[in-house]
Amino acid sequence: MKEPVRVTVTGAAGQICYSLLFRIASGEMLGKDQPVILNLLEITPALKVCEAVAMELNDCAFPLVKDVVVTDDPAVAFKDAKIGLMVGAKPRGPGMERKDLIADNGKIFSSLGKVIDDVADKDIRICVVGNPANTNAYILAANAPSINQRNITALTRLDHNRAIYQLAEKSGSDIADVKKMTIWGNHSVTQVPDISFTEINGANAADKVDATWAKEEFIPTVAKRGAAVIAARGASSAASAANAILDHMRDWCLGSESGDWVSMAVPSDGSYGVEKGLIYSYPVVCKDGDYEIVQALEVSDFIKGKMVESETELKEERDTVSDLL
Ligand code: NAX
Repeated sequence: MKEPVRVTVTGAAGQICYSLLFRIASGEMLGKDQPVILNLLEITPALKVCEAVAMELNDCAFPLVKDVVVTDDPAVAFKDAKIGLMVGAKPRGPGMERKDLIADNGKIFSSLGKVIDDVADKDIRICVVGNPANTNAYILAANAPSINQRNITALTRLDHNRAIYQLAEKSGSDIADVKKMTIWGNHSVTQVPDISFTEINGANAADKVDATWAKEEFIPTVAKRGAAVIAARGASSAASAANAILDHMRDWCLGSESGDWVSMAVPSDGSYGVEKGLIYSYPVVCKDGDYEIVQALEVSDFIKGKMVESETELKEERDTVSDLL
């Protein structure tokens, strides 16, 4: 039996985690042969609900779960953690844009960054989910300088999965046949879902759908899907977000499918002209527990223009949180 991996999950009493934790515990994230210790972090008023979640986790008698720790102390939660799923934050309500959340949520990520810097494993793999996810990851990274900066990422896999669904639906294809979807940029309405390199059964997807649809309907539908779910449900996406978190971390740790790639927001190394250090969504291939940004794609002028808009938004978000960096 392998050594257990310590997985810290913040916002553990919230709605995303209610879909997420049980699937981690069943082995859907790190594999059916990988035991886990689940450290659940919550704010003090939510501890009672968090205890209830822990009771239910225990009542599932998952063989892979070696311990469940409930705490409101980040230093306890992140001690020696190897995986950090940063879900805890204030969610976006009806009519709210992500920018409204920056001031509230940025502070959470600066203080957690400092704690992670002090107590976590230096190679902890982090996925920031709480919005604004990319900028929160940027804040966390700035406050955790001793942590492997490459490993501080944010979630755009939900956008990636939403884009695959929209394309499969429009083209009448099977979801399993859609490969090489790309989300560029920020997890916000400026994100750039891009089917230029996407394949359906090995053929170029762009040839299977109308070009006007791809530009004028597909992009905004994917980018505004989160708001559409909120409008329909009165609450933000939860099960699909949890599923995307599992996809993100599973592929990063265990490798993405051969012949395909996935989208992850990672610290830019300057690829595609994006300013170094910004947490920017790229197509990546995951292998041997690491990821590489897919290089040398010939991006159209239309997509490039949108990528720059999204980069500009990330720079603006960064500038509004300069006091937290
Ligand atoms: P909930 O409000 O159901 O749960 C959030 C939980 O976080 C609450 O239980 C709260 O007590 C806890 N929390 C708040 N501050 C905390 C802190 N400092 N430390 C630990 N826990 C803390 O929200 P939920 O629907 O689960 O969404 C969580 C976050 O995910 C939100 O910021 C939301 O906007 C974001 N999302 C991000 C997505 C993405 O693709 N990147 C998609 C889904 C989701 O909208």
